[in-house]
Amino acid sequence: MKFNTKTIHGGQHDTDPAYGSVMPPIYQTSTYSQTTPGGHKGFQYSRSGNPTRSALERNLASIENGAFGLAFGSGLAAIDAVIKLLKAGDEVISTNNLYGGSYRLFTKIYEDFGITFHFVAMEDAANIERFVTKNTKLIWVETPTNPMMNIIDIKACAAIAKKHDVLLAVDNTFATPYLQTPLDLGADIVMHSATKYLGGHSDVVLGGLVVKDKELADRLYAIQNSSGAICGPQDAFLVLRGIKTLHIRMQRHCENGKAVAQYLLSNPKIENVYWPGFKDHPNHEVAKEQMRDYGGMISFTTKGNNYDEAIKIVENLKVFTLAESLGGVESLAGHPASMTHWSIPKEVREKTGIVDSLIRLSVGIEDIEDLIEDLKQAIG
Ligand code: P1T
Repeated sequence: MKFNTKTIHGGQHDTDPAYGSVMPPIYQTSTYSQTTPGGHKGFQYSRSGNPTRSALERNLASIENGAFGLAFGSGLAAIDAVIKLLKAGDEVISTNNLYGGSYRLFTKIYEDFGITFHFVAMEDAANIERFVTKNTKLIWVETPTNPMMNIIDIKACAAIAKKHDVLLAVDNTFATPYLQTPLDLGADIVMHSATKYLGGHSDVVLGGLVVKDKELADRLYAIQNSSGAICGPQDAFLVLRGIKTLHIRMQRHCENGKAVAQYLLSNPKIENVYWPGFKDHPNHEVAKEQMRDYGGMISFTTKGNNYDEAIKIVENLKVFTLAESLGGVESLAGHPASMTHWSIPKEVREKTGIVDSLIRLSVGIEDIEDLIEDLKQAIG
């Protein structure tokens, strides 16, 4: 089955044996009757498993070319489950630019549990090797990174991970499997904030993991069931519905993203535009190799790097909504330094480019003329 067909049909055979409903029913139940202890029809308690959630989990596995999917109550809950594979004394090598909430989870929660995190500029994957020790258990990659749009070579990371026998996890939230499938490039775990492009309509918070390996899936399932950070059936349904149009939405996000990136580049008030589709993006060649297009996420800075000016721009936008999050059909704008990445200390975030004038755009699927007109009037 090819990708567009999988978004609609992947893992969706016979989801309603009772009536044949085309969409899986929302099984809004906590528990399932048993004829005798253990005599059930595959589900016994909805933390352990729920048919609507299972339908989504099979679909996630299908679109990411994996074998097993797991759905959680949020993207961070999914990341949390991955870190729970580790124990005190273990070390993680992570991209140095990543979602502020992931950074906060690593440094504010898991460092207290005795896990060490190294934040490394992985644009040159060879930098990873310098941080590998006998305690390294996981390489954590975001690509494109949030919000600097750095591109990390997944194949190169996978080669290092295999050489040292450590797990490679890729946060595929920005790219989605429409643009890149990390498991095909050698990753062990793919993670999603399905709150974003997979859900696609800014109406649900949900996270996902996909793996190929049965043993790893069993360990993650044990964590999902033991820690209990599952998503509810209604939310699973919404994401499943969203994924059915992922391919056509992503196509338009990419088209609009390209047009907005080119417009920003032409505006004399703009200093830098971060978008992997530009030929002079530092890892454009890697992006070209591992991605099928360049997506609708763009960050930019204004000349003079003035905090107040950046705030004024985001406040002046009318079609773009000033909001956290990304990946919905509507265009959003954010100011990472004061919003999504505020939890990263200023001196740490500035080293990776998250300066005061940085603005992040999630380019939606509206008419491109309206989006560019809006940016023109807000930036001047
Ligand atoms: O918000 P949640 O579903 O828990 O997902 C966390 C997360 C994980 N990974 C990446 C790359 C993300 O962008 C996010 C969430 N990001 C935002 C809310 C944001 O505005 O960047």
